[in-house]
Amino acid sequence: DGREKWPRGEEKIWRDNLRSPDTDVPSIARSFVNHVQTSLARQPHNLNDLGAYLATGLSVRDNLLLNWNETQLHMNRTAGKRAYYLSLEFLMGRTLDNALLNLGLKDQYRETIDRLGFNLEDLIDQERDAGLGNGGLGRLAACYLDSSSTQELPVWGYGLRYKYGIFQQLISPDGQQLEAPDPWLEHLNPWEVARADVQYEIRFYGEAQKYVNGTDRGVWYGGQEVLAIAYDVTIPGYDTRNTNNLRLWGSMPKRGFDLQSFNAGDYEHAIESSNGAAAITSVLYPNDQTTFGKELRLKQQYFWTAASLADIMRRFRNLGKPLIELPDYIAIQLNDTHPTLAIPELMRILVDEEDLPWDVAWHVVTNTFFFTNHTVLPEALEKWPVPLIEHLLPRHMQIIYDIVRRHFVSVAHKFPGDNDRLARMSLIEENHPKYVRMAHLACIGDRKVNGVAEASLHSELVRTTILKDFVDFFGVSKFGNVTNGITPRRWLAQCNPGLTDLITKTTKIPKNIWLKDLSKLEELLKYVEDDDFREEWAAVKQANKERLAHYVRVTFGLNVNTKAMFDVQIKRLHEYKRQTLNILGVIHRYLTLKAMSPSERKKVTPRNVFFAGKAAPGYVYTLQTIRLIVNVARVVNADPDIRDYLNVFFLPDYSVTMAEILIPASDISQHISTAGTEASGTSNMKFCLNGGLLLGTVDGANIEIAEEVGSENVFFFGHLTPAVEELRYQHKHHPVPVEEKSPDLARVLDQISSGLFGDEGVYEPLLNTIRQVDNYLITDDFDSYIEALRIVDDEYDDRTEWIKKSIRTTAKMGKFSSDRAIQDYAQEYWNIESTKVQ
Ligand code: T68
Repeated sequence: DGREKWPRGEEKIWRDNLRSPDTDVPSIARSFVNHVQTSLARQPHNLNDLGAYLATGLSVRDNLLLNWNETQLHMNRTAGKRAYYLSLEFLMGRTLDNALLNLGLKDQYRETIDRLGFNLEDLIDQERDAGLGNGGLGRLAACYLDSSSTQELPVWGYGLRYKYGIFQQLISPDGQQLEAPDPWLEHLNPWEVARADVQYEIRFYGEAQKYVNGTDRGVWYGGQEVLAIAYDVTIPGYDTRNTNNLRLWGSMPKRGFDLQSFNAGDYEHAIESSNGAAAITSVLYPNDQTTFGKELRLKQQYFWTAASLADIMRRFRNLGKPLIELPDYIAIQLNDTHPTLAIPELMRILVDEEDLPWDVAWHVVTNTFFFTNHTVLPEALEKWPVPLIEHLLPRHMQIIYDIVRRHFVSVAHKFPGDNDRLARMSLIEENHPKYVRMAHLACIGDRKVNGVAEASLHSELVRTTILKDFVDFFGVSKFGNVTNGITPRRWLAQCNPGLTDLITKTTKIPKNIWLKDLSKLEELLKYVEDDDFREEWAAVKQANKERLAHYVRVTFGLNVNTKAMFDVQIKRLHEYKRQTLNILGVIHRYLTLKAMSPSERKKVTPRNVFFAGKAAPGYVYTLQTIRLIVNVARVVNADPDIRDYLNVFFLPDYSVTMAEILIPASDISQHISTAGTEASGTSNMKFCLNGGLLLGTVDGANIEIAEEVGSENVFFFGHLTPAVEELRYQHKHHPVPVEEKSPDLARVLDQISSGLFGDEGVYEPLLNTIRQVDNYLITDDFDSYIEALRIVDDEYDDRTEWIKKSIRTTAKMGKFSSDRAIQDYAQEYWNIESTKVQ
């Protein structure tokens, strides 16, 4: 629209002035200086690193926007099917370095910045992470955006523009986690474009009527309206002009908000209640894998899904196609149950606003949405109290009840008289109050459901546990698997330039080829027996260890022995992820070393154990685990007998940027969740891609990684999923004391209780849950964990073999590129096609 009118005025003057991307040093310099003088209103003589970073960012953004414009024009012209990825979290990390890599302009920018008197790496370090996510789920969404653009697929992301991202973690000297806000937008954010012209009014509360004039139509009126404003973030593909969009919604009070109060002369009250509108997108909830039922969280979910659907529907209406054809033009992926309200919301739009008959609308809805499940933990399954939904979204509660009723009828029809099944499959949990089970709603309201790793979805999750009844009902073909992936641009090329250059040099495959077809890494297998290559491979690892050591020294003032083995566990703190098992293993190693003679100790390979990760505020056991780690580190690192052989680090405030430094430096990383609890895991893939070996349980994507790289290159331990339920039953009904199960573990626990790591009382709740409840089977897996660590030690001592394993691991990681994953979604789920922007 508006295109026919172009150009307004004189065509020549327009054409002469349309810009194309700045790709050489003189034009990059011109753009940089221009942004310093105008966008930032600063002078060359008062420009610091932060200012120079912002000017660089704005200049890069200009390039990105030009590509973005071309992409949107191209997609509008081709008018093919598009996919939308709805995620409450996009854990983007930093943008500058990645944008330069994807644009292929890093060298040109480095030279320009150098000549202007700055250092590119210093400017890159000025950027704050965009921490709009908790962990794997949010980072997965970010990797998928990178791959969508790189694969030239028409995919847009939709999320929220939180004013505060994931909290900043501070650790007190005695190991307590303190949470501080993350004001990441404090300075100008050069990566976003505020689109004041794209806004929607989102309603909350009010009244609803159903069955208007005896139809399925309803109406919803009154209540409060809040404005959703679009902020667009460009997502450049690698080695292509295709640049997709991530649209993040910010909330604002509507103009004339609460006019009644204004009229009544109650100006202050009116302004106060308008603050409530801004609060909707103020903060990312820091709880992962648990439900908490806060009204504001539900508000966020509706605000975001309603704004996104309004935007998607506006674009669809512009196509002028009948509504029944909507699934031919639009696929919407629901990232976990967080956007499930999109299902009743689209029903509301189609039935109430577009006047479609219920069954036609339901047909459209159930062919438009796709749903990804990321968890098998029962406590993580979202449910919302019926009274809360009724109050906040009265019309949606009516629609949900209409869905419930029809669902009930069709289940009863298929399984007559099976009342237990009906209850299990109900969308409503009969409780006080009643709850809506979001996973059930998501499961019936869409076309396909998928899990994120072969093992977690097929064997456990779908066929046997949380969605079993739905498989019986819909048939197994509705339930699929898309194994997660990671983008090799950020997680190899950007974070490990040394290895990237070595791979390119050795295989002689151009970087832009293998970075887009990661299976090409297999070429490395030809060089495993090449002594010189192996030495170069090891030298890159060593340089990455030195880089990490430098970072730890500069950031935390701690010394790291770069000759030691680097053993890393970095992820959200959670009981099921078992950081506790790791630190108990460390204490066991400490006690073992203490018992050795000095000459025996000299034979031991020194080890650095790194931990990093945030605990959900108030999650007592994991907060205590952090405390234990910090205090073990304090004791071990200060012990003159031991500190040459064992060091422990808890690095505060884990982030994407910190991961980019830790991962390339690791010799071994730990992914040691209780079998059957980790849906996939994605950092396991990142470590392996960077030549770090894996110590893990038979869980999530560890299994598929071992299938690819060969089980001889992975260190597995612990009980398998089928045994877990039985063991938990034993713990509950026939508990065996720790002393009997694992004397080694009992000794470790006793040492903690005796105060070896500070005030004994502090850890009692944590120790008691291990001794008495042990839901995550620490006592059952401890001995085999210690044995696995011993094998790791042994094999590490054979340096040549270790390097071979490292090379073989990297070589076989092709499957875990997010390019493969996003193509799986595009082809098997969304039915969309790549289309290249010329
Ligand atoms: C993770 N889930 C899975 N959830 O734990 C991990 N949850 O196995 C998987 O690899 C990853 O998803 C990607 O599929 C999460 O990260 C959350 O962060 C989360 C946040 C809010 C509410 C619930």
